[in-house]
Amino acid sequence: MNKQGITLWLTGLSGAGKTTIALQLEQKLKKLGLPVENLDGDQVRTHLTRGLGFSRKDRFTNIERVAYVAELLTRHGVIVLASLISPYREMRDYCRQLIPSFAEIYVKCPVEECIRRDVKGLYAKALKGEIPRFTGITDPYEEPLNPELTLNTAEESPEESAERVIDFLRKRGLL
Ligand code: GGZ
Repeated sequence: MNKQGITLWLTGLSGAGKTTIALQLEQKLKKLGLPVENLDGDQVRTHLTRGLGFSRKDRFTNIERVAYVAELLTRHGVIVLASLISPYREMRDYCRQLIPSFAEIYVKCPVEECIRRDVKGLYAKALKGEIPRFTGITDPYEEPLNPELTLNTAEESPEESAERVIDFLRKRGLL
């Protein structure tokens, strides 16, 4: 039984591996019998934050709403996996000060590698100018300066990355 909740805030470019790692983590934590909730940018944008776009203002609103839910869940002992690009330091710092137990996890992948992967074909479209304000192409991504953990997904598998997060939770005394 975990003693307290935590929000693991996975930040990084589209296609860096946030969703895949969060799904692996979710499975591992559930196997350990721990309460876990997955808040994925792509998913929350079809429910909680439907209708929001990708301007700086809308991205802030998106993050604010997810942070609100993450705070509630964290306070009730849940391990929250929040996977959102969250490209601005200011928004991530906002989450850090709001959520009582918080870790910023940088899912790091060079944009060239994200372009090469391009699972959803979004980078190809963005490079052709068909998606305005696409993070990493025509919109900024501010790298974390002091993340609790950095996962280099061009060099390690999602399984290895997920295990590193599990290690981190162990060291924090949460598992
Ligand atoms: C970035 C975009 C954009 C633009 C659509 N810029 O990898 P995905 O496809 O499945 O997930 C991305 C998702 C980004 O939503 P977030 O809520 O994580 O973003 S933020 O934290 O900045 O609010 C991507 C897709 O939406 N997508 N247009 N212009 N990603």
